[in-house]
Amino acid sequence: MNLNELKVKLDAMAEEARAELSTLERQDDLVQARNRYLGRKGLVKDLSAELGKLPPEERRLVGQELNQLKDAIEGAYDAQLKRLEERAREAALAQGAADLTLPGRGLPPSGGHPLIQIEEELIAIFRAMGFDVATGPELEADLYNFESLNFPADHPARDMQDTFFVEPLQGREDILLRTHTSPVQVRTMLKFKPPVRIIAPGVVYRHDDDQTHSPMFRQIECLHVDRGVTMAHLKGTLTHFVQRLFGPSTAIRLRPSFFPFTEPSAEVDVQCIFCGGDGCRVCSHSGWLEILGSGMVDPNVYRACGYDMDGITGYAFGLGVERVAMLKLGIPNIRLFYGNDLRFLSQY
Ligand code: FA5
Repeated sequence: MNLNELKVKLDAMAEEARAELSTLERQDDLVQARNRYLGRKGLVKDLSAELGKLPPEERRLVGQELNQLKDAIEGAYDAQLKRLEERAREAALAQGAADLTLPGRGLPPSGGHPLIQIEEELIAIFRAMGFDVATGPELEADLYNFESLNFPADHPARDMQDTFFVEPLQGREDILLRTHTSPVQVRTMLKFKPPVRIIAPGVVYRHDDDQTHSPMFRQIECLHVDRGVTMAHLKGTLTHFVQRLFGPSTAIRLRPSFFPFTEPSAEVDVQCIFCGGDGCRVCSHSGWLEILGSGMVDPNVYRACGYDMDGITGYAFGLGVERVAMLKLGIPNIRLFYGNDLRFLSQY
């Protein structure tokens, strides 16, 4: 073969290979065809043998063209392979999409957050005793959170409930994140005359942070005002409540305490549910665990709410939901409630 014949042959083979490869529908056929051109005993190899027979100066020229031929065949092979793979992917997708009988991806079963579950349990116990549920805002006025509850502006009792004040809101500088649910007592008494029997669940805020104190936590307030309500009613209500919650033999005790809005005031402890009152690490070997603050409503609160106090008495208490949940579920660190760790949450 002379130079011209060889060139014509190269061009014809490039054309033929491109046409053939682009029509093959199966990957196996494609690989075979490629090998027929570029394999060790392939058609391109045969042409290379012809190359050796040309004079040296022509050899270089045709050598270049031979390389271009190889590239062209390789390129046609790659393009067709890509096309076939794309088509196979689309077919698989179309098949999957059309298969409406495939079972759906189920959501894992879940319960409510343990705190909310406990809160709902507590609310149900009080509702069964005849209490209505009242609510109030978390952004509260100083007037309701402190002033009407008999905390004068400079009273040191305010220090126990250090909180977060917010930027002046609609021109008002007396707005804070409420430190307890007790302002709902005031809001309720401003609206309704006795008899009043309400509980008020909700979120409250304080400048606190350790294993048993969180800057944001939940309380349930309770208020019962009527003619002839005494501390015996307070103790009876609380005893019934803890026995429904922790079991019928659970005892409570009232310890003298101070709140500006109750007189007398008492902290309420339950008999340690871990050791039954014998003393253990959880109750600091005292046999008792504090869960709430309580007392008889102070006459100054009635005055602030415009109540005619003739013959009217009442009790109130505020319990910490986290504290109760930690006892009930045996949880040692309050932060576990807020970590959103599914290993913790999925146990409840
Ligand atoms: C009060 O908040 C009073 N308002 C309760 C009250 C209501 C007294 C009505 C009298 C009449 P105290 O600060 O003790 O009281 O909080 C009540 C309960 O909230 C505590 O017993 C505790 O269970 C819970 N608690 C207080 N601070 C935190 C905190 N930082 N994190 C989690 N729980 C808390």
